[in-house]
Amino acid sequence: MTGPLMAYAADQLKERFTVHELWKAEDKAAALAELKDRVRGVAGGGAHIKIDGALFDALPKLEVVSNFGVGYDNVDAAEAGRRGLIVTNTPDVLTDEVADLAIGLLLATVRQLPQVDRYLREGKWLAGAYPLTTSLRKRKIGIVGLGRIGKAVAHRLEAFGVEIAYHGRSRQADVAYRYYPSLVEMAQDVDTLVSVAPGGDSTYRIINAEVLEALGPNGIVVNVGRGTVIDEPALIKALQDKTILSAGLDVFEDEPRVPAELIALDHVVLLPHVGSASVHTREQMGQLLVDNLKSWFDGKGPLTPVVETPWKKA
Ligand code: A2R
Repeated sequence: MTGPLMAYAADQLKERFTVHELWKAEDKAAALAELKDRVRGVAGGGAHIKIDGALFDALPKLEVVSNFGVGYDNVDAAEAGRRGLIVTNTPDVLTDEVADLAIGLLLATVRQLPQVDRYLREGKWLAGAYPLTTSLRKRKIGIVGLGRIGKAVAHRLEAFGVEIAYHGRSRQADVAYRYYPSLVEMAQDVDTLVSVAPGGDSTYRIINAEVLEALGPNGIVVNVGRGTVIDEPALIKALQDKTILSAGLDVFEDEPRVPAELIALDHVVLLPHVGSASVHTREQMGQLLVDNLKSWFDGKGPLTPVVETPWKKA
C-alpha cells in the first residue's frame, strides 16, 4: 500500500496478502530496497506516493497496480503499459455519487446555500431577508468531459429543464446534446461550465483565462473532476475582477492546500474533494480495488484495467 486505505479495504487486503505500508516507512528508499524482490502488487490511493517509473524500477517483480479512484493521474499508466504492467481503477461504482454531488454543488453555488446558511446562523435574518440570488432557470450548461460521470450529471440536469452542451475530444454517439470540439466556443454559448474531465497533461489548465472571459459575467464554473483542469490563478483573477460570477469547486490543483485567495472570496463554494466520499460509495470503491487484486492473483486477469494497460486473456 502506497498510502492509507479505509479499513474496509485494507483489512481484506491483509487477510489475503502480505501487506507492506510504504507510506509509514521513514526511509522509503530503504523500505523499497528491502521489499525489492517480494512486491508483486501495489494498492494505491491518493497522492501520497507517485506511482511512476521510479517506483516500477524499485519493484522489478511488480505485476499490477490497483488504484483507489476512477481518476489515476497519480499513476504513470502509459509507463506501466510500456512495461507490460496492469493498472486498474474504480470506474462506475462512484458515478452516481459524484454526479449527485455535482448537482448539489451546482445548486449550492447558484443559490448560495452555504452563504445563506451562515446568514441565518449569524442572526442576520432577524434584521432582514437574504439578498436575492442568481438562478438555475434559463441557464445553459456546458459539461467538460461527457464520460460516465458527465453523462450521469447531464441525465440529472435534464430533469431541471436546462439546456445542455458538452466538450470533449470526441463526439459521443449516444447523446443528442450539442457537441463543441472547441471549449472556448462552448464557453461563449453557455453561462455555466461543469467539469468532470480527468487530470493529466491533456487537460492541464484547459479552463483558462480565455475560456473564463468567454463564459462572461454571469458565468459559473463547477469542478468535480480534477483541479488541474482549471488554471487556478486565472480563475482567482476572474472571480476577483468579476469576469465571471462564481465557482463551486470540489477539487484543487494542490490538494489539500487551497489558495488563500479562493478562501477569501465569500461568493464561491469550496468543498474538500468529497465527490465520492460517502460510506456506501467508498466501500464499493474499496471492494473493487481489492477484487481487482484478488482476480489478478487468482489468474483471472484484472476486472477494470485502464485504457493504457489493456488486458487480453491468453
Ligand atoms: O475526450 P473524450 O471524448 O475521450 O472524452 C473524455 C473526456 N476527456 C477530455 N475532454 C477534453 N479534453 C481532454 N483532453 C479530455 N480527456 C478526456 O473526459 C470523457 O468523456 C471524459 C472522462 O470520462 P470517463 O473516462 O468515463 O471518466 P469518468 O468515470 O466519467 O470520470 C471522470 C473523472 C475522473 O478521471 C476523475 O478525475 C474524476 O472524474 O473523478
